[in-house]
Amino acid sequence: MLDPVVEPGELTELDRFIFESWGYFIIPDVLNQDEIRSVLEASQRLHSGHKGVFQQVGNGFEREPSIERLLDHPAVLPKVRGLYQSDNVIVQAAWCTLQPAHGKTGGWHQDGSSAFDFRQLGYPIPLLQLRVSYLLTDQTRPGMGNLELIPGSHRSRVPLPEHVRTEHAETPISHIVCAPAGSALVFHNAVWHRAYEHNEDYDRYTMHFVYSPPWMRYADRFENTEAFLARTTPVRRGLMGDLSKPDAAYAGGYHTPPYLP
Ligand SMILES: O=C(O)CCC(=O)C(=O)O
Repeated sequence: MLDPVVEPGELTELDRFIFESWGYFIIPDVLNQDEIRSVLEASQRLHSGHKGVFQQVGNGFEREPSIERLLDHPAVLPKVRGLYQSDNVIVQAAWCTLQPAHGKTGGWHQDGSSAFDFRQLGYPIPLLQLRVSYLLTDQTRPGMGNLELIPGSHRSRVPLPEHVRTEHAETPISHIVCAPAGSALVFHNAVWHRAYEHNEDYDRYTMHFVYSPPWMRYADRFENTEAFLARTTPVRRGLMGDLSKPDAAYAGGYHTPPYLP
């Protein structure tokens, strides 16, 4: 299978074309071995006491500095700003997911909101939840809890057929992303995807960050805690969407987070 692999850092014209065409790309070697280990250990702490089922824990960046550092990772944040063509983005959610040892393939879905289907917004489904997924365990072969995506499906005018979804069926055009730990997968909310089976004896962890326009509501927290805002960096405070607003809502203008050049 072809792999839509791009270099870290600034979004190039080719990166944009790849993303527009496939709905996702992969950035290898974003995290070094020390970073992988510390984020993996942090993830294990977040999930301590788990019961051997698939689960996700939000908001771990407030408790775990190694996860907090990923909020504005320099290999990835320029891609996020470039894909949105805006500096006014927030972290809508940060989900640390665990797929248990010998976990089964998950259900096909598009990301969005169960409260309001993004499909109702029009065609093509807009980019509202740009997901950056850091692989924390090896996924170089199928059957390692990989993400499986259907390239280009963010532009499909029709949903994935009901029977494919209910039967958890394969499709001939789906792509099981194979990449080592430390890689980042960046994908559009409208790409049909699922967690592929995990046949190994250990739990699989992936750290997902969802970047959104600033008017989206948080999905992994009700609000940012004051203590976190007080101690984190200005850029990360901006990415929390907690900006001093000069007037009601956005009427007084939006304060762009102080991004580094
Ligand atoms: O397996 C995962 O980590 C991600 C699952 C998924 O597809 C999602 O959270 O939208």
